[in-house]
Amino acid sequence: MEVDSYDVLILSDLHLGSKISRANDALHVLKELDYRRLILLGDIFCDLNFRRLDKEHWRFLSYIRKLSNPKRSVEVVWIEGNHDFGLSDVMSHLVGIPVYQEYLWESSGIRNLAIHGHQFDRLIFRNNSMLNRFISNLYLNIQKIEPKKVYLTRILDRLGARWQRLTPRIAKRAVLYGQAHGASRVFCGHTHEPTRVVRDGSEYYNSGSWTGDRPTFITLRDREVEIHEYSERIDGSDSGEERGDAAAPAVGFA
Ligand SMILES: [Mn+2]
Repeated sequence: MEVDSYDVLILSDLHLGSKISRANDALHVLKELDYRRLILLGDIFCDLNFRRLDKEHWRFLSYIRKLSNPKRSVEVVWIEGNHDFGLSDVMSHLVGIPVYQEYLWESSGIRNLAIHGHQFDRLIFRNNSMLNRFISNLYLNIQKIEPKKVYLTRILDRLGARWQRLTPRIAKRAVLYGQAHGASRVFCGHTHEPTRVVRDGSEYYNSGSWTGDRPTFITLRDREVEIHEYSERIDGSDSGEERGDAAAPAVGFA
């Protein structure tokens, strides 16, 4: 079967350790697509309490370890987020992968910067406290409760709206920060809002999350950047049967 081949695959905000983490689906993407560099753009873990990881979560991690084997010719770039703050110390021992705060690279004459993005979220950046972590974990956990009660729906709406409201501000700060580093394209996670913003001749992309109904990821090929929405094959089979569209990878997108 023909599979699209990409230069870079970016995903973020998987929140391993949280019950709503879609680790299996993310693993599906990693296995089905062909890419030379994988950027894990922060908040891959919900926190650093590894006892919360279940079988699925460990399966995802062991695949990352497999990918980063020098024989596989995939470069794995791990970037720390605010939830997995402190990851660098742990991860280099556990999985044998270096962890970065930010990552710069050049592709087709364009300088790119990948950074989780909490650095541009003033509330979290100023005060990376237990309370902050508690609130964002509460937000994640509240999503798995059927919001039957009106007040619960309101809390959810308000928290979701916070991210939407923050998007233009975070995009602006990210673009400025990229420009200061000579990068005209900046990739962030953190807000869980898949986004593309063009501003002052620069581009801001957000890779979304893997905790909700619409998991998303980003691919780069030559000069082309795409935000994909994950969906399993409609027929539910992985038989590799070719569909009409020869370019369609096994992992669908909108
Ligand atoms: Mn974050």
